Order: sequence, then structure tokens, then C-alpha cells
Amino acid sequence: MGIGEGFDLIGDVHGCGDLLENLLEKMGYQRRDGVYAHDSRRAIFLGDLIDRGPHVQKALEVVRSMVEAGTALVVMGNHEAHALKECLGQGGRGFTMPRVGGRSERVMSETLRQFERAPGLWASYLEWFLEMPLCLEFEHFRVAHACWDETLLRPFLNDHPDGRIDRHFLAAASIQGSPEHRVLDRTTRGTQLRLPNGQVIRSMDGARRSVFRTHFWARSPQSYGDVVFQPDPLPPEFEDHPLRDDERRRLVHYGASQRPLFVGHYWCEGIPSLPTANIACLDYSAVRGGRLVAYRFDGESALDAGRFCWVSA
Ligand SMILES: [Mn+2]
Repeated sequence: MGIGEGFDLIGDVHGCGDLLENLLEKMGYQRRDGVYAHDSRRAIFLGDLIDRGPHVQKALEVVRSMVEAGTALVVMGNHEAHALKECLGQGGRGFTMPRVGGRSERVMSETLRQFERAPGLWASYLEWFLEMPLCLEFEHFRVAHACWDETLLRPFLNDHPDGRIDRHFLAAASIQGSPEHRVLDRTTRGTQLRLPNGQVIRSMDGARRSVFRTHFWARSPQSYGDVVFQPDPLPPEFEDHPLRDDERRRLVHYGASQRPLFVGHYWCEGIPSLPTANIACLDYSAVRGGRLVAYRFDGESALDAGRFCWVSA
């Protein structure tokens, strides 16, 4: 990478279209012929453009127009993957809406409401979601929505050098435990562990969860507290709960000597910070009143917290 090849990595937008425009303008992007562009930089979106926020359509319009004009790249988030699974009919026979009343409808309710009168436009965005790569790999950095698991992604990238899936892959990925499911699920949702004895966590959004999200940068984790990575705290008695061997084997480790990796997904809070010198999470809960966060990358091998840029919701 040299001068003129800087990348601005942008975390989960979740329908905060107005906030996204503010962030792009703050970073010096200008709207030309309806498309945001920067003289010397490109944006990379980390996925989860849709659901929850008030301006899903605007967020999609801003990002798709940038990607089509070559001023931005994007990877698929678990919310785009979810929309594809729910709305792309069985065997690719057409687009359907999710079943009314289920969890999917709740997760997607804002998106579906905002596209209620534009089903054709929604269908065109679904086609576009299918074109999003699961990950991006450059000489100096990598990008994925939630996790880079080399043992799964290397064979996937050998078969799919552009990182993209298709309808057949998507259909196979709906089968729990299939190779396709493992790649899609691991890359867009990361790793999770189940609380013992049927315990549940009541999360901020009111849901009851029997699993917790775990990170992938602890070198030799000993306890649940060493790997938990989510805003909802573990019940205190589980902070020191020892990891079993089979749990430790299911975790992923992204080594400190690997090239920098950018992810979103984890609903971080507060002032952006770096968990390690080569991993940045850029999801700071914009849609929950937090921050929409970017990292302005210029090829450095050690990331620098001074390169975060954000707008507050
Ligand atoms: Mn996500």
C-alpha cells in the first residue's frame, strides 16, 4: 500500500443512514453525482447495514451506490445473511417474506416495514446481499464481520477466491453443521459458548440467551471471563468458571503476528479502543445510542487507537 490507498473501515450501520452520512462527511467524503467519494481513500463496510435503525433504505442506498461506483467495498454481516436465508425462497425460486410472528420477523421488523411499499427494491437489495463477499484479504490486512477462522476460511477462499457465495451455498448453509453453515456462521457470527446447567443471560434487548459471545485473541484462556466479548455481563459466578477442554477446542485464536484484522458485530460501548495491536472491532452500538465508528487505516502493522473516527448517535 502507498499514498492514495488508504482505507476507512466502518462498523455496523444497522439502518442509521443519517449517521452514516455524517460520518462520511466528517472523514472528507463528498457527494458527487449522488455517490459519496473521497479523493484518495476508499471505505470498507463491515456488514450489518440493515435492521433495527430508522433509515435502512438510506443506509443501503448510500453503501450500494458507493460499492457500484468503486468508492467502497463491503462484507456480509449476519443480518444480511439472515435476510437472505429468510427471504430467498427455497431453491432460489423467488423472493418471499419471512413468516409472520416468528423471531425473524422481529429482528427484521424495521427493515420490512421500511420496504413495505417497495418489494421490488427490497428484492434487488437481496440480490446485492448475495454478491457481498464473506471476507476480504489484502496484503496488509483482513476484514470479516465477526471472526477470521483460518482453518475454515482458507479452504473456502481456495474454492471461492472472490469470497462470494451463491444460491447453492446459501441453501447448503441452512443445514446446521454442514461445511457451508460452518463457514457462513463462523465468519458472520463468530464463536459462542453455552452457559452450563441451562443458565440464561437476560440481554439488553430483553432476549434470554443461553449462550455468550466469545472473542478470538486470548492466547491461553482459562475461564469464561477470559473470552467473553459482549456488553451483557456474565452472571458473576461464571466469570471464573474454568473452560473445559472441548470448549477451548471450539474457540478460535487469531495470533498476534497475523496481519491486522477488522471486525464489527460485538456491540461494544464507550470510547473506541483496541483489544490487541492487530485486531480492531468497529461496532460501537450506533443504533442503541452509541457511536458509528471508523478506523482510518494506512497500512500500519500495529494499529493505533488515534486513528478511530466516530460520530455519536
Ligand atoms: Mn452482527
